[in-house]
Amino acid sequence: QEGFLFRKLDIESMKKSTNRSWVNLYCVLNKGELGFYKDAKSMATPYNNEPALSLGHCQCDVTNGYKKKKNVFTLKTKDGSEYLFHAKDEDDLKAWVGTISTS
Ligand code: I3P
Repeated sequence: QEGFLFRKLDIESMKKSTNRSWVNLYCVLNKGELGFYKDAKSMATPYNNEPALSLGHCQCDVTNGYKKKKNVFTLKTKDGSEYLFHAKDEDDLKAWVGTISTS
């Protein structure tokens, strides 16, 4: 599964993140890992050189407290970071959450 999602880093290593803007990233889920890229043509270099997230060590949650936008899910990493992801519609949200949950 791959496609664009808006992403906001909410909590970084258990502290409130200072860089809180939403960024539109090309997200690629492959072999249990979620990688982030600027677009589909730039898949040789991850966005910000970020390592892919190993989803086996992440918790995905759709029933989060975020109310400003619809179709947002969160991902908590094992090192205590938390990302918000904004999908374009409900189908897109369900597709991402479904594949992430089974990864
Ligand atoms: C952030 C940006 C985000 C906003 C965040 C701001 O500012 O406006 O859209 O999150 O609010 O800090 P900047 O672009 O200057 O980084 P929301 O869209 O969720 O409101 P926050 O600090 O309350 O998370």
